Amino acid sequence: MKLRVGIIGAGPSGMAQLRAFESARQLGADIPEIVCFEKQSDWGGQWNSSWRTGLDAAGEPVHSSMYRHLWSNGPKECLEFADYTFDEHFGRPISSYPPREVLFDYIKGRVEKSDVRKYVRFNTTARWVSYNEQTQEFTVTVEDLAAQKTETHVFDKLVVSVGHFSVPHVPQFDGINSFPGEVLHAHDFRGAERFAGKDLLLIGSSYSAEDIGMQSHKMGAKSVTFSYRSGPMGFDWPESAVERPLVTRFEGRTAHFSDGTTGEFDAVVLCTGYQHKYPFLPAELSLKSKNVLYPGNLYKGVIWQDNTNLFYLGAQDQYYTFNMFDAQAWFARDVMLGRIELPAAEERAADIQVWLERQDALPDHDAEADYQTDYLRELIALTDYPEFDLDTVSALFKQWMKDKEDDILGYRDNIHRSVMTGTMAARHHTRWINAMDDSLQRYLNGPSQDVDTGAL
Ligand code: FAD
Ligand code: NA7
Repeated sequence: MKLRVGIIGAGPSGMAQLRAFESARQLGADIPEIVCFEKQSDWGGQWNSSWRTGLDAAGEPVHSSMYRHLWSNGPKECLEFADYTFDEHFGRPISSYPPREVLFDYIKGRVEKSDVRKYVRFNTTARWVSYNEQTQEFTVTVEDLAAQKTETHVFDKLVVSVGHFSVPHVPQFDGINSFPGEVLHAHDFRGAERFAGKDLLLIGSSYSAEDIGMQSHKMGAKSVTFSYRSGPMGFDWPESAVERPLVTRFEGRTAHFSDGTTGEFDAVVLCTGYQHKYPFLPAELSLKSKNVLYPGNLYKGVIWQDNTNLFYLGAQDQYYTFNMFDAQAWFARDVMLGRIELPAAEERAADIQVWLERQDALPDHDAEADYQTDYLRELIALTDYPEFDLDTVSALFKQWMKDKEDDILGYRDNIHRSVMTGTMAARHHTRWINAMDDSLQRYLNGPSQDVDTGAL
């Protein structure tokens, strides 16, 4: 009987798994029977974003946390697929920090070309998974949301690729219940236009806080205040933005901070991160982790230590994204196909331990980028995923972080060279701060929205 592989989620990670198998098939391999369940009507995961919040049309939790005017927050040269370049997709150089719709188009282009859509059951959500130790089979119960039918499927291998930036982590703050303005989590933020002229408080000091804060500034917020728990982000913010330590309590629309200062706000956005949440998995198969570069219990960051028939893709915090999901998917594929032999449990545990100890000792963000680079290097060396110049990509991550320190509102106007093709990115026709139309059409065809054209 053919090996049966189930994949839950057709975001970039699930799409990478489909592409990995297809790539092997094209080279003559006998590939397994594959079924991928995707609860939304299209693939792309976070990149397939919607105006909806809360529940979607089928009554399922809205997955994507992305929003209007989301432009890539890292250089596209760091996430480029090694087997499908931006040049191949767009046929001409584009800028280094494209908006969401442009990256969505790019990731779809690769899988459309590979003809793997036939493996995906859209509008189908995974409800429950059980594992039979005796038969070593997974039984996956899914609901076809359109037909309103429940079905069960049996697999030998199961890939969990549902992402982990969808279920918000929402802490409690004293007095917030009586805050008279709008309070929302970053997951439900869909655009900053409504904060024009408002005093905005963002709690958190990571990517979401930084980006939603600067989006709101761009859209005319009167002031932006960031409140941090561990430490400030420390960027050279525009004059109307400021960082304060943690909110201790709210009194009406006044927030009290731990340094004794106070501020009056119209709206609060909790940029307090996300939970790893796998409601369709029993506790013994469910990853429990903070948002870290190396969650424990996953060999090579992918294989569930206590059940090596279970695979997680994209479970890490991410410097690298699309090409890391590829490296993981190619590795998972080769383990499933028996091309890579797994070491015994103790050896796997020792390998995990080495990565965890190294993670604990990481001194700064530069070291984190190197760490994830080494992780990719190790995975890529194990498979036929095309090698690329990882050291240059790691250097680019460091340049990107420096560019943000130099100019938090202007870093997206910088351009970088692809390590895959050597192509230098094109300068975008409009500076990020002036770009008020993030559509693919406007991005590719202009016209510019800069008033002072030529000054870049
Ligand atoms: P996801 O993209 O989350 O996809 C998971 C898929 O699983 C979804 O399609 C979902 O519908 C499906 N699913 C979930 N549960 C079920 C179920 N029970 N049954 C069936 N299907 C299910 N990365 C970058 O490279 N650049 C950026 O600029 C960037 N910006 C980001 C901004 C925000 C606000 C967020 C939240 C993330 C951002 N990321 C960015 C990271 C992003 O998460 C990754 O790029 C990528 O989308 C992760 O892919 P994934 O497939 O692992 O997960
Ligand atoms: P992150 O990167 O996981 O960051 C979460 C932030 O929330 C981080 O600054 C945390 O502070 C902060 N946090 C968490 N709990 C609290 C409480 N109780 N009080 C105050 N602050 C808190 O999530 P993001 O949403 O920023 O980014 C996730 C992805 O989305 C990322 O890939 C982006 O590309 C987009 P800490 O530093 O731990 O003290």
